[in-house]
Amino acid sequence: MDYMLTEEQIMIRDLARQVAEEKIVPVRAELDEQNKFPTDIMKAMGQADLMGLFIPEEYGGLGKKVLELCIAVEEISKACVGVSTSYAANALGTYPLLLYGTDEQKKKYLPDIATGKRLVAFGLTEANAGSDASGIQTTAKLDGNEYVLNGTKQWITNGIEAEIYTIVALTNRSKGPRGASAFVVEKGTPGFTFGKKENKMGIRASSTTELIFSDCRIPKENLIAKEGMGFIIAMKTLDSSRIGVGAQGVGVAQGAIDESIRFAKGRIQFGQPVTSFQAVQHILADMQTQTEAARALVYSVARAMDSGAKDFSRASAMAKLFATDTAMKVTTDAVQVMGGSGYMKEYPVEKMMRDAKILQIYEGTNQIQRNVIALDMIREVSRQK
Ligand code: COS
Repeated sequence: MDYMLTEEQIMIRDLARQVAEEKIVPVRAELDEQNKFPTDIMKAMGQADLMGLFIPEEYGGLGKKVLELCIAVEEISKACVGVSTSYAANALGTYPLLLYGTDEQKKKYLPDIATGKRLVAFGLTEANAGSDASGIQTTAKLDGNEYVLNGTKQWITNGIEAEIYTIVALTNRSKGPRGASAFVVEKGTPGFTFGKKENKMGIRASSTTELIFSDCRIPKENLIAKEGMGFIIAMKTLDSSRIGVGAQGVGVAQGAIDESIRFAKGRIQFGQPVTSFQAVQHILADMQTQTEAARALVYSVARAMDSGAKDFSRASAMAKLFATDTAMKVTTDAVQVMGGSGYMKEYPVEKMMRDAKILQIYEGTNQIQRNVIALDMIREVSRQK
């Protein structure tokens, strides 16, 4: 389908595709097997200006928008969702600064993020606060000109690899979600250490670690926006970044389709390629139709966001929900089309199926997306009355 991309968007797509094909595809199985973070690939993406795609030009980025970021994420995800998770989580961690940071904070941090010199991680989740994001326990107490952080963040993408962290912590425990605030914390701050590195089912090229804060003192200036804004900043950050998870879904689904067709054309059974059987053709047709529907939704929501849509919480959740459920189905079908070979590590689709699973879970499970969508629908009807 022709999405009427501009010449510039096509250039970005081709650039991301080139990086993916040249740098990621040859090593993705090894990164997966060895649970290894792709430091060199992240550097190469920085050199190709992909890290600063969504960062305004005045802060050293390319000044592109959500659709361009989605296009890049899609291409990288086609090759490896582990790598695209590290890439997209960098944007997730940057959004609190981009959306709510002061000019000074932006000048201090964004240029290094734009060049890929410093990676970012977003710290919201804790052992007892995943779907229930407002249940965080990490505290930040003001003491003179510093905030003192105490607590542990869990399952943080880019964990130990990042150098800049946007962290949500409670400045007033008694106020619930309204008592949360957001902060920037830099690697190397005394009292800030790392816990265990997770051993995951998929996206094994991405690094997932605990962040431990023990009387970690940060300057007062590292508060993002105002005290009490932390939960809203986290929700707005997720509204902005969930569309990117949708783009990951579209990418891995397309990657699985391409791999399975390539294989099935050459697989001879009953004297003919298995692509000549209608049973296989119908699976392939459904896979592409569903992926195209997901792509159309992701692109149209991204375009609405880029055109200044104010409230895109529901739309972004819908794109994430639909595209990632599609990715799980399509990657599972790709394994089925390839049969026994699809199940073997010799081919990339078994990894794609393992990788796709996380997309239904992180940045809010797809059950949480349904909550976000339904509550917004109900609120809209109440407003109309
Ligand atoms: N934008 C702006 N404000 C929002 C918002 C959004 N998208 N979502 C919620 N809020 C506001 C609400 O309006 C409410 O404000 P008031 O207290 O002024 O009324 C406040 O935030 C609390 O909202 P709510 O009561 O709906 O919060 P809940 O604790 O019930 O949580 C969900 C709502 C489930 C949507 C939220 O916790 C969530 O998204 N959880 C998933 C988190 C997640 O993605 N975790 C994955 C790890 S992060 S990578």
